[in-house]
Amino acid sequence: MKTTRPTAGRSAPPTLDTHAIHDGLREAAERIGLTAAELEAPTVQQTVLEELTQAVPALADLTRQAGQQLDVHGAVRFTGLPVASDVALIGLLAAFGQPTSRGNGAPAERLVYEVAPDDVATGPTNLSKGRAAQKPHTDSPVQHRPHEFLALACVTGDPTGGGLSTVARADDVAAALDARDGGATTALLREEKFPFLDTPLGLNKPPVIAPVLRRTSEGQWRVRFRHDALVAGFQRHPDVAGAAHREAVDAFTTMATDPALTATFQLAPGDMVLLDNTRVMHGRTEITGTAERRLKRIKLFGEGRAT
Ligand SMILES: O=C(O)CCC(=O)C(=O)O
Ligand SMILES: [Fe+2]
Repeated sequence: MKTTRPTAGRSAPPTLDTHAIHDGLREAAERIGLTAAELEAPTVQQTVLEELTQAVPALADLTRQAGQQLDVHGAVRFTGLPVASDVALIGLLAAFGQPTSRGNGAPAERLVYEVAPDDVATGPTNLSKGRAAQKPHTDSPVQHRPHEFLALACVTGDPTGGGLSTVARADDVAAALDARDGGATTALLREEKFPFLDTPLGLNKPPVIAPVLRRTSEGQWRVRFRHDALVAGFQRHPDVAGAAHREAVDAFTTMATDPALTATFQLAPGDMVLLDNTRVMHGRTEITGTAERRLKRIKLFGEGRAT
């Protein structure tokens, strides 16, 4: 008998509604009034969080709840945030880790990086400046230690219903692979044999060679994955991985893009999704609207990480 998978896909990240504190947060952030450059220092970020929490006491409960959801699901979504304010976003995110410009955007690194189609950009440019769909991936796969967290805040949506956000959990993808072949594919993906190369900007740099999957002592799966970074790595460094490893990546890609394992949702202005970049992959469907879809992308180092 043929088994069929559920067609509904996974549920989207749990949502925390912040409309009630929108104005309070925005006004408190305006009073603080720091620039992006001034917001880079972790001590400043913590002070901003404290000042925002003093002005808006409900923030303490919000960050506690969000932290719990992030632990359980690897993802949480806020609605109704004053996303125009970088101070508000960085202050809120400082509760979960250390927002950093390091590795956020190329060639120029930014604390708050704008993800928006740039149709007039010429030459090799960052993929997040295009309109194409992005397969589920983790960010910063070509860094020796990828950022632990990632936030995407929506300033302007795609009014035609394109640019939908997708997420897929490493636990779900690994479990589905294991159910199919008893662990053969995930065993290959845990080997330190995968050459990641930044495309299109870093093709001539040495690859970062790392496993796609790791398993924690608690049995949780951790992922580093970007399909185009691996395709480029296999092409330029054909001796690092064997045919079996390439096939394992193909199998992983197929599973990670399976609608049954993917949650799809639309970010609206004022929404921000916060992801554990080591457990949950994200992507988006093609941007189809002519109006500008604009997200702010913020990358965070995990708490306690030596910098
Ligand atoms: O546009 C999106 O929704 C996601 C963009 C993205 O994944 C990225 O810039 O890393
Ligand atoms: Fe990304």
